[in-house]
Amino acid sequence: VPVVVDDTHHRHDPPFELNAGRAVSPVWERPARLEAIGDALAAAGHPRLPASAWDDAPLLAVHDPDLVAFLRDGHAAWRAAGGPPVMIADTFRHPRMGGGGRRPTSPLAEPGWWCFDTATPLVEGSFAAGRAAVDVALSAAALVAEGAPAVYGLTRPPGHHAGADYFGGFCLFNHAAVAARWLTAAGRVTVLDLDVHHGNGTQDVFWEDPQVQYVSLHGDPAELFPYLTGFADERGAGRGRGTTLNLPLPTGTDDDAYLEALRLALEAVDAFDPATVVVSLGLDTTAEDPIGSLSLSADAFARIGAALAALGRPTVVLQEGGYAIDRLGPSAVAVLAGLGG
Ligand code: SP5
Ligand code: ZN
Repeated sequence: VPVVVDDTHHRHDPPFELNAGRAVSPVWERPARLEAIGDALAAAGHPRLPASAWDDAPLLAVHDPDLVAFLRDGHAAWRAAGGPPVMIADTFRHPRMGGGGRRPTSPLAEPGWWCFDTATPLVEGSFAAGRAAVDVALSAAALVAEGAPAVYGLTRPPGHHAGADYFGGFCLFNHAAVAARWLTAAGRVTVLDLDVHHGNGTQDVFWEDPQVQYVSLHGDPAELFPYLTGFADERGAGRGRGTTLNLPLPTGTDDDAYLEALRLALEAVDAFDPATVVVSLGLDTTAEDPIGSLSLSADAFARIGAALAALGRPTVVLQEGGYAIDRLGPSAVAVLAGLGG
């Protein structure tokens, strides 16, 4: 299975984040994650391909141009206004302040308009890294559109928590959503989200879109980030009613229960009959993950890969979360062994 890589991700490397009032350093979402996965996939013999540069059109088919401009220019403006090297908001958008519609004019206030949490600091190189991840995703998608049965895009930072006009949850741009929308030129697309956290951003982007099905297995949001979305009664709306499927799983869910939920998810995918499947592959479902709530063993990942292969559809796999660094390489290798074999 070809693996699309790009080293620009190293430029997003914040020295700390804030989680529920605690400064966390090193941050969970760090460059060593991708190095571990890339090294393991190379050792397993998967060919590496560079990403190509894409213009902004596919990105702007998902994201608000003002969000893109903020992520590109906001850090420099914050620095020029006296902000420190690490940009974290202190005042957040709330629907009952300013009518929910008055954008702040101070560069020191802007991150609180666009970002929904304190765990997604931006540094000088963050935009370059986030934008490069979009190129990785689109390059992987293009290879599949050209006929490859499966391609893995090693994306970092992750993307599935970012919506059209907001970012957070370690994510800047929603590269899975950008790839999925781009792939709709060739027919219906399913985004199958296997990260332990609900992909609130991807769900939101395609909430009313009948062309893109969003199916997610994740830890129960009553107990796990992002807390506000991912409940089973969220099914889409308008012309997209019924094209969203959430399967929240109890804390501690093991391999057999997870694979049974995945079987149900894949039945729904088959019924939707997509031309292409985009897998948001979080590897934070393991028992060892420091910020997950599920308990998958090492054996689960080959079974997940085999289940994806059994779908028999062109598949773009994009990397999302996964924070137990020693577990990431073996998990990714096992998924691709199942998928390619
Ligand atoms: C892409 C992705 O996996 N994003 C996850 C973002 C989670 N952000 C909140 C982290 C909260 C960490 N809580 C620490 C609990 C330690 N036991
Ligand atoms: Zn996650």
